[in-house]
Amino acid sequence: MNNDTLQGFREAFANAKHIIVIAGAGLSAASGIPTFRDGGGMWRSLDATSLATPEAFHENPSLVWQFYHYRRQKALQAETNTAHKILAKLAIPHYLKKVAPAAKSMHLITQNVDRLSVRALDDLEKELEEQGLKGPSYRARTGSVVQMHGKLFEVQCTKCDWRAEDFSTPLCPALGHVEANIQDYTDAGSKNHDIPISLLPHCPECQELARPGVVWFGEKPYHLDQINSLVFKADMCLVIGTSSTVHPAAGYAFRVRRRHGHVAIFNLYPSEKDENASSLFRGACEDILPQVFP
Ligand code: BJW
Ligand code: ZN
Repeated sequence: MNNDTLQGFREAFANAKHIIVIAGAGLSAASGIPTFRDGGGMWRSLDATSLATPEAFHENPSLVWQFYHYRRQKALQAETNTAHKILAKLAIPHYLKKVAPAAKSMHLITQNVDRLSVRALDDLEKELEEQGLKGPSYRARTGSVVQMHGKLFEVQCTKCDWRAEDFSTPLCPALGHVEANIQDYTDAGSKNHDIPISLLPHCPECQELARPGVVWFGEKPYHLDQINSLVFKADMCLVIGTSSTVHPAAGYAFRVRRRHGHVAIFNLYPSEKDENASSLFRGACEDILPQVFP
């Protein structure tokens, strides 16, 4: 890592008042969750992004539910990695003040639906509580993880307003039956088990077909008002493990930079919006973040 880059970033971070982190699939890559692009995004020889649309669900709900069943299994088995843990620490005022004494707020805006950032924060809070460290300086700011693309473990009705968090798996017996076929994410030979709609998850209120509680292309991401005001206020923006190809998240760093904020990009490979970076850290975030925030 370039020492000037590191020093420049640390100085800017030390003076930051309102910090935001924009995270993408690369943050969870070390936890074994496949990314969407850069060679990560094939499921049974299908492009994962082609399944993340309302049209794909309408055309083939069985296939899309199998894709999400696989992703739910993966996320349930996954452990949080070093990068999730460091970001969780930065959400605790006691730790944040050590590296950013001027900081007033720190929010993680994640495009990930795997809940690993929430888990890392829950785990850390529990750990601190077990150590008897419960005072205000240790208390995490509530709402500091903003899950803009929804939640993998939420199920919602396609017709009425019903939605519920559900960590059980399989969500219905028919999805359990295809498990043997979905061990290998890239297994091009896997057969598409055509599950009849009647055997897929349904709404307990109105009996219509249910869907995963995530945001597909063309749908409105969650918490946009809150995110817009966080982006407007931010003078420090970390962009971690995202290809910055999907809007609106892809545009946030530019907005911070345009208002003379500092933008630090952490990515294994070049990303679409590297030109927005004030500091550019090339490498795996689970390796780089521990060096930047030892
Ligand atoms: C590592 C690493 C390691 C690997 N360490 N790095 C403006 C312009 C053009 C188009 C649009 C626009 N505004 C809206 C659109 C349309 C569309 C869009 O952006 N299309 C583009 C493709 C052009 N956007 C939308 O439709 C969004 N909706 C919207 O804007 O609505 C507006 C609205 C307002 C009001 C009313 C109504 C509407 C919705 C987007 C939804 C995206 N959904 C998905 C699926 C979510 C559910 C699920 O997970 O299944 O979200 S698609 C997928 O892409 C997923 C991701 O969150 C998202 C972003 O991907 P991400 O995280 O960047 O992953 P990758 O794989 O692309 O990149 C990983 C990166 O990590 C790589 O760079 C690697 O190098 C790196 N990496 N390992 C560090 N260890
Ligand atoms: Zn319903």
